[in-house]
Amino acid sequence: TSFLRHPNGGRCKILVLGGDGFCGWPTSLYLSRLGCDVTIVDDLSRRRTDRSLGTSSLTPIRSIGERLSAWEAVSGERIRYVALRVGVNYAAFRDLIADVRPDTIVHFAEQRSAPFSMRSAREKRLTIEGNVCATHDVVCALAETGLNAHLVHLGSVGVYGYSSTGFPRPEGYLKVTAEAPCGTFEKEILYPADPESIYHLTKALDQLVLQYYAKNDRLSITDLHQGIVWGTQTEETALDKRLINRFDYDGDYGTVLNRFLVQAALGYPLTVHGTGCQTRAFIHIRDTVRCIALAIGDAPRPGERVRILNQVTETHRVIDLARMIGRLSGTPFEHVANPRLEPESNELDVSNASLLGLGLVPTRLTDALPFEVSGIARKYAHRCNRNTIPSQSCWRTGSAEGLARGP
Ligand code: USQ
Repeated sequence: TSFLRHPNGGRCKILVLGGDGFCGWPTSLYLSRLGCDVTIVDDLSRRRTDRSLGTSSLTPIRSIGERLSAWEAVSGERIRYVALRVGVNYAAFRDLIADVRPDTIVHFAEQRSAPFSMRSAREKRLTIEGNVCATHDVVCALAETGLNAHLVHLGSVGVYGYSSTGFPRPEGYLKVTAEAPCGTFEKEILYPADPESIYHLTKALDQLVLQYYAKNDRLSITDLHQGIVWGTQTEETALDKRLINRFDYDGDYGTVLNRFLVQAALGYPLTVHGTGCQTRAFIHIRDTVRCIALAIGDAPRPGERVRILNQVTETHRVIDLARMIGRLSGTPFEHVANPRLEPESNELDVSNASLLGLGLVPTRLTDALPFEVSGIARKYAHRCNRNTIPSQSCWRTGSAEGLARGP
């Protein structure tokens, strides 16, 4: 953990934007445990969205105040909390970073659900405005204050799109050669974005914002292209029941593997969209927090281009996940009409050489799955509201048309 020490020997100061969320909370605890001086910045909007959708975390997450005092009691470490909506109150955010002078800012403060972003024009606009403004405010404030802090941004593997290409998705950049009358032109460009939801579109837009500020203002930026996160607890969130992490299973915020775990616990047939031959990239929440620490410790120099790391550990087809969980739990799966517009079958290979090179030892799905199937989802299954399980968001305007396209 020496890489997380400040050059002058003091504690490394880290702001975690969105530190009350599914990835942000366990990351904040992990960094605090490693000896960093952590401040969470969050407006708790994720909790309000749950209420507006009539759902809640499967696990009984505690208020931010209770979470923080429990962490202090358990670890002896203090995490500060600032209530602030990043992307709305620019002056307050700029003054906060000028005051705290963080060494690193970890930016999770974006609307993170693809299905939510597709519900209607309202959610599309909320997602675009919220996410793009939040990312821009962060880099704009870093440029204005002249702080030499490393920005670690949570992006998505979904920016590459899901059509089969026959070769692994590289880590952000693609070397292209163009023929022109005056000769051959070679350049490394951002891998062409091909987002399949408004949410993924915002991550694609973020990439250009980050690229511009790294070049123009010499900001030090790492963009983590993360896959679908599964699992719930990390070593730190499991230390005390008041530290428990959130677990989303509803049709908007629940991601596929965690949804299947809850469905298996309830004996609710696993909801495979369409053929189930969609291949996606995955990472366990325990690996997410480790990857963030590894990325923090390997900051690009000011003036260097944005460092893009693929934060994924393995890829799987949805149908294979359903079969695996079905075998472990005895719950059958069902092919349901796919509410999304996505290739019904694709191959996906993603290079993750950088994080492995930095020392990541991946949690294997086959090792961790049996534990997850019999673990937290089963323990809290009685808290589930079954009405929120079906996925309601349709990718094509006019839900009837979208839902009519079954497998
Ligand atoms: N799927 C099912 N059944 C379900 C839910 C999903 O078959 O009950 C399928 C979907 O159709 C899709 C795949 O599973 O083919 C993955 O869906 P998902 O909801 O787990 O993931 P997705 O919405 O694409 O995106 C999610 C989060 C986003 C995160 C992203 C990582 O919404 O926060 O960034 O995972 S990634 O897409 O790899 O970049």
